[in-house]
Amino acid sequence: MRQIRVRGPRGVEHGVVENGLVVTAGGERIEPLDLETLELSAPWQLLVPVEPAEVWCAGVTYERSRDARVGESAAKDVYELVYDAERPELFLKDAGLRRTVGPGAAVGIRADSAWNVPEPEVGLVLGERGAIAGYTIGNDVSSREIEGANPLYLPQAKVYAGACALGPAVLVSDDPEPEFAIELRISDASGAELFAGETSTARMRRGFGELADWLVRDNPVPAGTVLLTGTGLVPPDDFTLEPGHTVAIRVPGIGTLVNTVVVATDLLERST
Ligand code: DO4
Ligand code: MG
Repeated sequence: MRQIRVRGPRGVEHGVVENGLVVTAGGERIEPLDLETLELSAPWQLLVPVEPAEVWCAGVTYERSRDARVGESAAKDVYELVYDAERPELFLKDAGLRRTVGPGAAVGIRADSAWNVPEPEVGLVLGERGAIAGYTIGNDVSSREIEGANPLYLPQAKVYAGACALGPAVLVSDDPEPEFAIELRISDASGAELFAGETSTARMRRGFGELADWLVRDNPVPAGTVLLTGTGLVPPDDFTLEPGHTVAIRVPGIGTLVNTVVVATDLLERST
């Protein structure tokens, strides 16, 4: 079952995707413009499918992520060590939904960084004590320039206006250990493809449950928190996101999360 949230004439409503229709808690049956993105026509708007009090991320969970960071950073050892270590890298990406956008909205790249990338990741929606309640798609948008300069700059590389996108739906699955394909497509303002790639969560070095267990150790993580599980797709080093690009992340079974790119400063100005 896939769960969504929409804003419509009666305000914000929860709903589900059923037989190709978005069915709201109020009984409205809406045909999405696209079955993958679940984009809706006015007056309906698809929202972030959950309102997590916190968004956390795991890092360096795929070989590709480790290798990219070893390549970019003067502090190569930290990435090699954490990839192999028992304790995973975990960091807080957002709290209070201040930096997270939903499907169809603009993500941000930092104005003070010349090298910015999307990170397509499967997100775990956590219940009480880290129990996995569902799966969504996340974009852990990052500055590789800032992160590569010094690992201690990680919060600045990762946490800023529009640095996170979630959606379009939350998949509730009976499978205790589901595997997901992850596809990334980046295009320019004219729709021309700049990068495309795919991977699978089968290539993760760690399990979903393992990451959730580490996160809630001695840590009062509120139910509803989303934990992004790391990227296995990194565009080549000569690629950087620019304003006007579009990032589409498809995870079959969950949907496609599409976001355009703007400079983060513009998002700050819009919210003031
Ligand atoms: O250590 C840097 C961040 C790693 C990350 O975000 C990832 O692997 O997805
Ligand atoms: Mg990441």
